[in-house]
Amino acid sequence: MHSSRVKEVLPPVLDSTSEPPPLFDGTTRLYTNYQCPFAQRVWITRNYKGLQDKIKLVPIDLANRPTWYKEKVYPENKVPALEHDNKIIGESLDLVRYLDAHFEGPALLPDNPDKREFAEELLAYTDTFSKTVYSSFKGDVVKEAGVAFDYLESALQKFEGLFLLGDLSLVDFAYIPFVERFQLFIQEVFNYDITSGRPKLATWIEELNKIDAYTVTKADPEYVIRLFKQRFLGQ
Ligand SMILES: N[C@@H](CCC(=O)N[C@@H](CS)C(=O)NCC(=O)O)C(=O)O
Repeated sequence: MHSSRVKEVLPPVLDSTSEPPPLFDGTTRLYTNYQCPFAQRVWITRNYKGLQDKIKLVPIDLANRPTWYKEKVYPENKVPALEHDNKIIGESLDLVRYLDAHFEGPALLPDNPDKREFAEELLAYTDTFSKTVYSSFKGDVVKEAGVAFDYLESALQKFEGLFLLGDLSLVDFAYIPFVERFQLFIQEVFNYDITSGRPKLATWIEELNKIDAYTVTKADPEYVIRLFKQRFLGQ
């Protein structure tokens, strides 16, 4: 059911004029934003595990945030955050693991200790990965961002299979929202295809694009390009 389910009607975005949901009433809620790559990690995980009916999406307008969000939900005032069992938990990588450990649906980490160890290494590299790519926009993109994409290309060679740990796992969900945005922006602005000379990366992206749990979460490409141009090129 999880990946072939009929497309979900997404709830409307809440802004500063919106009332809060009835907090801590036993409903599990994922406070999110449809354009945020961190929140997207958790959204994909929720979909893939088939938790659409168990975890309600509560999208927040980050540019016009409701004051109750910081005051009553998540003092960090960021997304994603999960309301579960009368508590609020934040941080996207902690949340993907939390969903995997506390909810039903397909397991998203393998038992194999070598793969587990590699999962930790890959998850620890996510911030460096995105920072390396972001900072390359001001320098030599092909060379500098290339280091980060080469890391993924060689990671994809480590185990048999098409994904970062061989089989699909939460590690793929941790990276794809960022790779999705970088691929679009780098192609558009620098006319560089990040998959050229990286066949494993090309196949990995293709395979993820066959998974509904992911494709329904993809950001609008025009929005991504516009946002990145504004943020990184001052255009
Ligand atoms: N380390 C956090 C980062 C989350 C994050 O920065 N989210 C952004 C949206 S993409 C946010 O809420 N920004 C609002 C703010 O920083 O005030 C995570 O992995 O969950």
